[in-house]
Amino acid sequence: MAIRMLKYFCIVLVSSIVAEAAGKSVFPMPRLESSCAHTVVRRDVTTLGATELQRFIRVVKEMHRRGWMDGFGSMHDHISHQIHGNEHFFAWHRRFLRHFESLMQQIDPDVVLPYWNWGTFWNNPLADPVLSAAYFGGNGRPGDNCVIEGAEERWGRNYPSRNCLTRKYRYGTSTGAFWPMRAVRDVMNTAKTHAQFRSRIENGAHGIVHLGLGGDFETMWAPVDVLFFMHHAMIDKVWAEWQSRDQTRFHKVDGHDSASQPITAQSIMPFYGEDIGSALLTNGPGYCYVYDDVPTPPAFRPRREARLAFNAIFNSTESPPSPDTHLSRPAPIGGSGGFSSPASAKLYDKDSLSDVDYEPPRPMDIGWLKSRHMDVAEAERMQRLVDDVVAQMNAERKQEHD
Ligand SMILES: [Cu+2]
Repeated sequence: MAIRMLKYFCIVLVSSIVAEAAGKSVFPMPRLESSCAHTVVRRDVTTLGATELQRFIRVVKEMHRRGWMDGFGSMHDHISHQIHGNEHFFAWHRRFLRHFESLMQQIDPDVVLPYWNWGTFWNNPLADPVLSAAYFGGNGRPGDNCVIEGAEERWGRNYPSRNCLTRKYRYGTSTGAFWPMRAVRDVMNTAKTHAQFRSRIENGAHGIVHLGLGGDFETMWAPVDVLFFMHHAMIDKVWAEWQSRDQTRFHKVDGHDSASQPITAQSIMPFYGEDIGSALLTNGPGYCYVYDDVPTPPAFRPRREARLAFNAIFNSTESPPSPDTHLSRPAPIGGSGGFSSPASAKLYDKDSLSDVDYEPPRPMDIGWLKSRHMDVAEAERMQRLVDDVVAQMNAERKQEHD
């Protein structure tokens, strides 16, 4: 009874906050389905075929037109301290992404949220096709920082104030480096508890991307930018992969909430009024997705029909759009590696022509960490970890050269 009332209260509160933000249309908060009609695969956005990508872009443009992006930005901002810097972080963002995806599916039922794998171009994000005009655009333009290229070209926002959608790279024309996947895997290998894993990911690989892109992306209303959902889908995938290494992680959580109360699978997620336990399986009731390269959780395996759909998506032979629009972008200035644009991610990873060292991401600013309810000491530990991993990568590269 108490939970039901809480849920009702949350929905009313969200609707009014969001109505105020959007000015006009109502922001839908659909309930989760109680089962999965079928299970879909969330994929790396750069592996979508040209038609799939265009469908995804068409849908997010319509969501923007309806004022829903403002709704997501407002909602996230209003409860930011409850969902960051504590163990609500992973589950709440998983639920938030599913909310976003379910609204996408109200417009086009076959569209699935893709993820942005920033690990591919971690040391040279300027060469990342996802940040090019062919996908979601890069830096805002000089002066007003408005995003004027890509899927969100010339978007406006109404939350927290009327403005264009902005990005403002941390070093002017460069974002600085992100985390290499090897450092992320290091965290996956060593974190034993949910609280450890959450703190290390949130204060490391997750934060640097928000700070690097800057503008709206480094604020608590970052969900006005679709790239937020693709970045957090990557974070969600990292969590799912860590979960898949120990079955108990599919039904148990630990740690604390923002009021220092213990977190369990029975703890209620802010705004949604559902327990964290319901968000622990990506392919559980209401969620109904898996990631393309993460082992499928054991429970709720797709039934036969679903598996057919799953295979159909996996075996899609459509080729990705030509990424040529990013090749003419300026070379990075001021120390994020200085490599020329690689032809593909794989080539880049094994780049044997360049003898320039990889540069690790730079430390995050303390003021910014605090404004995001993040943990300065943990961020410093993660900085040492990523520094060590990158140093080791450079040492191995040197050995290969000799
Ligand atoms: Cu967030």
